[in-house]
Amino acid sequence: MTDFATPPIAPFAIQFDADAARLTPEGPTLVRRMSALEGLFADHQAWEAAVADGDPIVYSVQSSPVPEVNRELPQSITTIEPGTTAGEFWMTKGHQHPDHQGEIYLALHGTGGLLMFDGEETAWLDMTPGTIGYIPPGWAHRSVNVGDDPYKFLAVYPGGAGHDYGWVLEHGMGNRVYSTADGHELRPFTARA
Ligand code: S6P
Ligand code: ZN
Repeated sequence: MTDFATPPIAPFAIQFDADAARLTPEGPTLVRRMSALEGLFADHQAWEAAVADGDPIVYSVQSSPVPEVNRELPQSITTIEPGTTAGEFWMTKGHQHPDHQGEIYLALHGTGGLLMFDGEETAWLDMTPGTIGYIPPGWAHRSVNVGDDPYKFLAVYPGGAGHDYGWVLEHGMGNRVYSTADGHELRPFTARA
């Protein structure tokens, strides 16, 4: 067997239940409430009001037990609740992988979108069940729930890629995603007010 500096984990099977949007065996689950999204919505006062009004869960991320270390390939299922803050659809914080590596998302339930930004250009993919969204190396990524139901997707990503959230706070994501009478609309990024 190859001599790795850090020995990989042993082979094992993961049950993927698409209907229940669950991975078994389960690894850690991360819950992000509104208070964790400070500085991300354009309307700071509306964000503060939502935090004061029960600090709702915006999204949760359930992982398999594959560790986030170099060469391993962890998976997770993210569930974004439906909602808006001053018209801006609920979303993940968004991050850049410090070690620029690609990632794939498979949409499972609901209606979402994958917003990507490479520092100059923005890309948007409509995500409905069955869509695989490909995130190339070097593109920061954020998921947005643009529907009325929870939006759920599976992510598979290189365990050593890391997560840089500060990059998104500093650079934004190029666009913001707003609710409109007939769906959603991307508008140019504005710093928060
Ligand atoms: C990891 C992958 C996802 C996100 C998750 C939450 O590389 O992109 O598992 O971590 O969707 O988003 P965020 O921006 O809070 O990490
Ligand atoms: Zn990622």
